[in-house]
Amino acid sequence: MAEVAENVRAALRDLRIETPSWAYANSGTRFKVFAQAGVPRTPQEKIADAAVVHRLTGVAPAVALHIPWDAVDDYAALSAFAREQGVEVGAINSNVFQDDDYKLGSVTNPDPRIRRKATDHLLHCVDVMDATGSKDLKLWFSDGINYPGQDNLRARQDRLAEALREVYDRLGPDQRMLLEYKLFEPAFYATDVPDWGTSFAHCVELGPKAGVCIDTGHHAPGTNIEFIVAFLVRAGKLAAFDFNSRFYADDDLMAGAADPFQLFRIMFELVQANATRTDAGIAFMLDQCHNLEAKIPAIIRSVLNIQEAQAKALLVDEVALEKAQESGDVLAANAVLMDAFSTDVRPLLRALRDEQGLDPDPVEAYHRSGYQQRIETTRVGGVQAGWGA
Ligand code: PSV
Ligand code: MN
Repeated sequence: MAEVAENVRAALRDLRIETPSWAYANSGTRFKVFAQAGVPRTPQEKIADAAVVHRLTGVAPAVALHIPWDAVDDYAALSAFAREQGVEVGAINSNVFQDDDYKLGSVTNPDPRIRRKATDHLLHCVDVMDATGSKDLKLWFSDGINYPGQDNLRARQDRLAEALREVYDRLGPDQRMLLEYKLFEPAFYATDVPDWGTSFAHCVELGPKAGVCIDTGHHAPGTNIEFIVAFLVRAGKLAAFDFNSRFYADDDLMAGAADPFQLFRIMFELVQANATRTDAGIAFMLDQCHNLEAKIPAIIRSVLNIQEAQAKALLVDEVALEKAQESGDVLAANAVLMDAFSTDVRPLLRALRDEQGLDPDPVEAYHRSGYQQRIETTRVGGVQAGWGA
């Protein structure tokens, strides 16, 4: 693959993928969490694991935190610890979905006391951003209703807008708000931010520091996610991804595992718009849970899957594609994309890693490193972090 253009190589070297602290912790379904040996007990141990992923892949220099799962007394010290490990604190994820008070909603709750409490938590997350140097506040609301008539849908949008405005106005000049949407769950009849259109409308109303976060697992089956990507990129409102993969709903499996072609199609929309570049300002984050498999190699695998999808998208012959599109040659245009998708880009990525002084096979390098055995023997006692800890 020596003939691969330098701009393709540069784009591959430029990709940054942020890994989520909670993916290193125990997780499961509502039926059972299967604990694993060596799982972190503290935010510091989660960050140490994230740093291993970065050292081996070279493209995962930030770790997203979830508050209060990663609550500490001294956030500046936590951020300094991350830097010592070789990574930075990425997005601060708020959590207004695990308190009994939020049964009927957080910022959209009919009770003003509860709305105040939820908004105060979001403001606290901005304080955490100030202390850690994080630039992104990621908001996901579990708010919604289970039955028609349970609450006033329009009033809930008003309450949401009011809370978002207060938090937006608190952001510093370099800080952003990422508004995530999700079709359903835990609310089953109507969710207050169910789709990209709702998120987009609120972000437009808020201003330039607000943008949409696409969690790839948060759509109805069959949704054309790359269309959403294209639309939002064009509108300058795509701010972030929570990558994961799904067969059914919000499965949170390894990115690119279920449908690598979908991941390729998403990356192709981004590559066409030069939007995978760091300076495009789109945060590429993972939001995953590894319930059965070992966590660190699964996260490494996910990072590699995204890199592979990006590499294939970069190999699309744009000149041939444009020619086919302009002449209305449907089959030829589709063939250009399929050729790129069918290319084995693993040798190219291995060579690039080699050039960067990395092991060409990060998963194998992890297994050889002895890190897994080390954490399994040393992380004994204490309380393992889990979903909600
Ligand atoms: C909600 O399903 C979500 O995707 C949000 O990003 C949350 O913060 C995250 O999952 C928690 O796992
Ligand atoms: Mn998410």
